[in-house]
Amino acid sequence: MRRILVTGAAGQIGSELVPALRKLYGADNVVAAGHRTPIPDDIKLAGPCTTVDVCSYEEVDAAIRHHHVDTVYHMSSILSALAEERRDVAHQVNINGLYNVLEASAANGLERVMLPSSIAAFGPDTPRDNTPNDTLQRPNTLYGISKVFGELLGEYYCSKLGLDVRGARLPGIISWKTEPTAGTTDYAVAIFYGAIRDRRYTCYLGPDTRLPMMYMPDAIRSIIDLAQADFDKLKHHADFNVGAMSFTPSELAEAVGKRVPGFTMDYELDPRRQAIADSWPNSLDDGAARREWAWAPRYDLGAMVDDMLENLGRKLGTTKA
Ligand code: VAH
Repeated sequence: MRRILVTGAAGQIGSELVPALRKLYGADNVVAAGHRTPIPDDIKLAGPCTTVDVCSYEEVDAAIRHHHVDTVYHMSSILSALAEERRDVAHQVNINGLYNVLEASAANGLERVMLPSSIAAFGPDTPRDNTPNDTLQRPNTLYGISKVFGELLGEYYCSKLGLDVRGARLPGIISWKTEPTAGTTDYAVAIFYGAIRDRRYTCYLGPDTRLPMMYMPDAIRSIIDLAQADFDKLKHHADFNVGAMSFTPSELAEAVGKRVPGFTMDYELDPRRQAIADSWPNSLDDGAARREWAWAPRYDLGAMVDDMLENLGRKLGTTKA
């Protein structure tokens, strides 16, 4: 039976990955590890939790040993916009933390480590449309640089040290369970809070800023499907493009407006996050993931908007606007 440790279990993806893994492998076999952000009650009350500062090798090693872990899903990360403001913390978490997880996993002979990469691993010189899986990667953000580091270090531990490391470059993720955080793509979450609460939203990215995006259920399935794939069929390991949809703020606003009468959106650009978004792809070629482990998204823009409005409306205690 698999024994799993999920770092960053209180984060946007971690807080939905833990319940999904517990459903698959049994609640007692999935340990949710948080640090500064409190772990949500639904996770805390449903299975084992712990506190792990990934910046401490000793804490990572101790958690692996104490919980008899054979698999780590390493979800801890300082996201793009915050990483630009807090380079010190981003370096500690995204670089040293990732090294600690890989080194402790190798030292304890773990079976598998799952590392999420991101579209942020590409930069302004990368082909923007239908970005190839294997192409130029010169990100100009600390977050993106840390994701390239993770992809390369993951490949190193996989090919040189025999540790089974896998990861996918996730697009901007949209979900309703956690509040929008310090990312660049979080406008695509915050817009729904604005639509339901106020029938309006002020967007910090320009109307034509096209970005690859993915709904959380697809993101969770991509991580788990990759984790369960036959290793011998993988030609890539920690650097799979996974796509689902690409849209602009104006296209998203139009889709929300069709479902929320009277919804309006205006724009007050945040130059920092606009510059980050402008360095990222418009869309991804995810043919490698489709060929090597049968990746296939299920949510398009319309299905995501419908599901977001329904679930967030319920969470905010209001009927669908
Ligand atoms: C961010 N939501 O905006 C994250 C994600 C591709 C974007 O990595 O930083």
